[in-house]
Order: sequence, then C-alpha cells, then structure tokens
Amino acid sequence: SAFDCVVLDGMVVTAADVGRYDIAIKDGKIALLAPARSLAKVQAIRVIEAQGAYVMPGGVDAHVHLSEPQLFGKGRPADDFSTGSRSAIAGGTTTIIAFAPQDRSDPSILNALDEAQRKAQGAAYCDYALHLLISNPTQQALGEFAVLRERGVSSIKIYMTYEVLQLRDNQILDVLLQARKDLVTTMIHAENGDMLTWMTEQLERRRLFAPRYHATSRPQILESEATNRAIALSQLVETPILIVHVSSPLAANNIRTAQTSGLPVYAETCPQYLFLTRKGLDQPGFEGAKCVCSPPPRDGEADLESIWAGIENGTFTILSSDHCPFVYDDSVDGKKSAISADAPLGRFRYIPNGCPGVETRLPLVLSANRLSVEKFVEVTSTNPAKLYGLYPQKGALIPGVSDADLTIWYPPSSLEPFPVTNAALHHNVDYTPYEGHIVSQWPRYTLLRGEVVWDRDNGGVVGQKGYGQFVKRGPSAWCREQPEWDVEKF
Ligand code: DUC
Ligand code: ZN
Ligand code: ZN
Ligand code: ZN
Repeated sequence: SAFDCVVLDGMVVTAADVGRYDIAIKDGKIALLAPARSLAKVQAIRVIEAQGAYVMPGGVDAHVHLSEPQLFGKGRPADDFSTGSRSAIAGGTTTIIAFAPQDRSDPSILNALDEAQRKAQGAAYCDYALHLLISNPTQQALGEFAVLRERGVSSIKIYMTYEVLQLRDNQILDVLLQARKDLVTTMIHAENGDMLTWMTEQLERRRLFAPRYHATSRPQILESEATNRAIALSQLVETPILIVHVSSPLAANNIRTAQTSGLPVYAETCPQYLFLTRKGLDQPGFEGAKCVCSPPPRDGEADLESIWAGIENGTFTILSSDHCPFVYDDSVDGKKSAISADAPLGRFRYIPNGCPGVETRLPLVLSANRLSVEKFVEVTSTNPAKLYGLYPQKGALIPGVSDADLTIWYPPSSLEPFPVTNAALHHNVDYTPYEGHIVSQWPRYTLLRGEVVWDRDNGGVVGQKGYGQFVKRGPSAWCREQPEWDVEKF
C-alpha cells in the first residue's frame, strides 16, 4: 500500500497556518500534505474522513508529574506513567514531559533519571521526555549536566519555595551558570518560600486551617517577588529561564517588562489559571481541597482575563497542564490524611499541592473559543516542542520530518456541548476540578506515530500500553552557545 493512513479534507492547523489539506502518513511520519481531496483515491491501509474538522499536531504537554514520591505535606500521588499517559492521549496529547525528581540526600542527579526511565519503561501510552527536578545542586550534580544532555534531557526544574526543595539564591546562580555552559533550560517555580512559611504560621496561630486559607497563605506578592528575583538572577548570569505555572497578573507584568527589555525570559501558564478562581477553595467541607494547587487560583474574573491576555500577547510561550494528581479521598479508617479532630475541615498545609489536568487541557482551552486556532496550536504544541528541544519531530506537520502525531477534532458545532465529568476521564484520580464545566469540543481521534491510539466513538483508548517511547531532546530552540561567563565585565 502506498500509505499507512490518509486523513482527508481536515482544516489543518499549525502555528503558522490554517487550510484544507489531506495528510498522508507512512512509517510513523508525515509523508505528504496535499490539497484537500487530492488523496481521496490513493491506496492506504486506513482512511480517516476529517471533513470540516480541525486537524492539529498532537498536543505537547511539557509539565506533567507522574510516579513522583510524595515530597511534602500528606496525601497519595494518583497517577503513574501508564494511567497519566492514557489520560493524555484521551485528551489529544501525544507527548508529555514528566519530572525525574532528585532525592535531596543524593549528591548525584543520574539516579533520579535512571529511576524515572525505569518507571516509564513499557508503561506509557504516549511519547514522553523527562526534566530533571533538582533539589540539591552539588558540584557532582552540576558536573552531570553534560551527561543529562547526552541522555536527551535538556531541561531542569528548580524551586524557590517548599522547605525540602527550596534553593538559596547562590544555589540558583550555580545552577544557571552550569545551565548556560551546557545549553540546559532552567524552569523555575517562583514563589517566595520564606514568605509562605511565615504566612502559614500567621494563619495557624489564628487557627485558620481550612482549605480556603491555602490561597490566603500565598498572595500574589509571593509570586511577583520571586519572579522578579528569578529574572534578576538570570540577568546576572545572562542565560534564559522559563517561569513555570504563572498564575498572577502581577508576576505576568514583571515577565512582560523583562521581555520588553530584551531579556530571554519565557513563561508558562496553565488551565487552572484560566478557569479556576479561589472561590473553588470555598466549597463546603473538604471539597475546596480539589482546587488546591500552587500557585493558587487567583481572586476573580479579572485575573483570569489578564492571563488569557498574556497568552494572546505572547507573554506566555507555552500552556501546560501541570498535571499533579493526588487522591482526594485518601481515607484510612474513615479519616482523610489532611483532616484531624482539631481541624475538621482539614489543614491546608497538609493538602498536597496540585490538580489533575493532562486530559482536559486541550478540550477546555479549545472549547473556550478564546484564542485563534493557530495560537492554540502554538502554545499547546509547537512552542513547547521548540522550547524543550523536540521540534520539528514534535509540534509540527512537516513532511518527511515530523512524527505523525495528530489530534483530530469533531467538525465545529457537531458535538452537543456537554459537562466534563470525572467519570469520563482516563486518569487514576477520584476528581477533576473542572467537574461540570461545559465543553463543546473533544478529540475524536488521537494518532501517535501514525497509529490511532484514541478513537472516541469506537473503543476509546485503543493504543497499547508501552507503545509510547522515550524521546531524546536536543537543546531549546531559544538557547544559544555563549562565550564563557566573565565575572570581570561587572
Ligand atoms: N509545583 C508544580 O510544578 N506542580 C505542583 C505543585 C508545585 O508546587
Ligand atoms: Zn512548581
Ligand atoms: Zn508542576
Ligand atoms: Zn468551576
């Protein structure tokens, strides 16, 4: 047969263009993009009729937590590489980048990488890459950045908060200088950890323990201060940074100002900062725990609006899920771990920080009908691929070059709008913070390297566990080889 698969007459969307095309697939790659209906009669093992439907490069979700040990607080992580990646393909995402967390007592970072690769091996439904999460930047660990690069890991994440993860500014500078040398991209969780500890003490002294005080404990100033400091540190070392999961309009403003002055500062936001507000933390009883993530959902519509605007104006380079799933009801003997007799609504400091979202990311954002479809593809697929060195294998539809990873939607208006329900999702989590949100779009098919792995109307998840492969990454498209950093120029 000439081709393995042809997709006919879709509205093919890339970051640059929308148009009616046929797509032919051979040996897991995009083989041809041809005028609509011109491939209607070619031989193919499978033909997918996509008339009027958006056809996009598969989603790339660059921020997913799977199979990580619980590092602080209480609660039980919910997804492993198998259940998390299954959820990804059901929501149109074909590549995820997950974290390999360094154990703080380990002076090396290579054990973390081995461990994550071992957990993912044979388990994944989608392709995956890894970021190294560094909590102890020893001389040994810094010296291993070159090995990371050889092993296809070109990014790391560090934290400015959480007592067990937080780096001091001098440690951040060490990391950034090494990242500059080895063309590694540094992702920074920017919240001021000391302010958080202090605010938590202030609240607890007043016996204010309920889930809603999670947001009170982390006002925007924690995020905007740390964001400014991260920018200053990267400016000193003259190397790019990426601020992850930005929730605060104040922080977004700081990032925008840095970008306007020409600094290589990139930023990520997430659906929780487009759709959730702190009202979600005010639900009765312990329900508010379902919206506990960090940074927290902000005050109201105006905040959501300014995060949308930041996507439109380019402040945010990427839109990731920060899928960080924990079991809501982790009761043992009828008691949830974050609830005690003296705090019947639970103690916010023990509620693990994070919500699930790898499956709902694309449908929620596309259904909001707020971004142009090109912008949607740019921030959910093309830019994450470029930023993290996966492009143009991922995030593009370039014949002969790109993997045949596709998300094929229903023709617009052909689905009756329906509410998101956790029962219909494919993760291993007992809730979604988006329960009841109305969506009007959902992926009809997801193709990974030419194979249909999700067929919503015919079997659902039809891909095989273990079909997903580890993808080695090169340096970021926005990283440049630079001369040695020179302290004397200051
Ligand atoms: N940071 C993340 O990236 N995910 C969840 C919690 C957090 O603090
Ligand atoms: Zn974080
Ligand atoms: Zn995260
Ligand atoms: Zn809601």
